[in-house]
Amino acid sequence: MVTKILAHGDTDGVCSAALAKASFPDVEIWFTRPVTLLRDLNEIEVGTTVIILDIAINETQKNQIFERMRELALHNEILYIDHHPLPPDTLKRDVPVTQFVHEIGASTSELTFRLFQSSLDPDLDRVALWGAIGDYCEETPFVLETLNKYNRHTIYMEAGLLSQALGEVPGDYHYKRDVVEALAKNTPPTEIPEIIERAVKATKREWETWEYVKKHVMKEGNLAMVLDLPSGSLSKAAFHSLGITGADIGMATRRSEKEVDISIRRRAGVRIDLNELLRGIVERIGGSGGGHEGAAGASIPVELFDTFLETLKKEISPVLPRDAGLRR
Ligand SMILES: [Mn+2]
Repeated sequence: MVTKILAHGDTDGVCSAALAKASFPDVEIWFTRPVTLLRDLNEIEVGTTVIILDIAINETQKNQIFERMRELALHNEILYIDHHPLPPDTLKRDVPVTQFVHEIGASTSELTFRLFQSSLDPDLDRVALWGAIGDYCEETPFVLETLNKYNRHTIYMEAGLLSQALGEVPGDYHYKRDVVEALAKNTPPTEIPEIIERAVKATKREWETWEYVKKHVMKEGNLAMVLDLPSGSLSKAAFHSLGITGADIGMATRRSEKEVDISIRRRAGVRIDLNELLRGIVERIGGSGGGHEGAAGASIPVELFDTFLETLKKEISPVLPRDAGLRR
């Protein structure tokens, strides 16, 4: 039976999928997200080998996800590689898979490369670097050491093109699968069809978002926000909003019929755990949310958004301490 990879569709997910694909050429690749992980695990036939890459465990579905993982792990190997914080009161050993590689601070791409290193072309460490840069996980000994092997400008140019291109149409999984295949063969992004065109298009659009944020951002105390961003990336708008205003926390939202999607970023060096903050708020008021310490997101029912905003403002109103050692 084929091995299935369930990977996140961002740069880190795509690069880790490429590294896993290079070790297991016959894998089938599915892209997923924390909110769809359970559904996708349920669709996998019992007996399949599964590799889960760069997908956080959604707290509200934790028990069902674990139950399904346990069931699948009874019949075949379930390998899970990730770097997102675990849900509260969850220990590494609670995750019922056959192998769980988990480290916060390093990218999933780095963890995947390190795990399969002995069977991989050593020059695939470039792919690990691109994934790490895509997720801003560049401060690890592995990344710092591996950067010495190459020209930094070239590595960053390739990483930038790849990240921008993959962000252009986030749901274009056909294209992402082609990119995984190419990266698994150690083809650099500049040689992959459409990467440059897509990256340029995404970058132009990002500057438009930046102009929009400059015009519409509001700052209240420590919080900069752009509400109802009409188009473009929410996470980038959140980040630009703090860059433009000087606030410690930046937020961007987009409203659909039933829900408001929210993305939150913090200024590098500000000591606040956004993953914990959002998980705590949605636990009390409803919705779902989480992510990383420095970058998180939430989805809130429309009628609860005002409560969400009030709660958020209250929680970040005290002056936030800084830690000069934190680079993101
Ligand atoms: Mn990641």
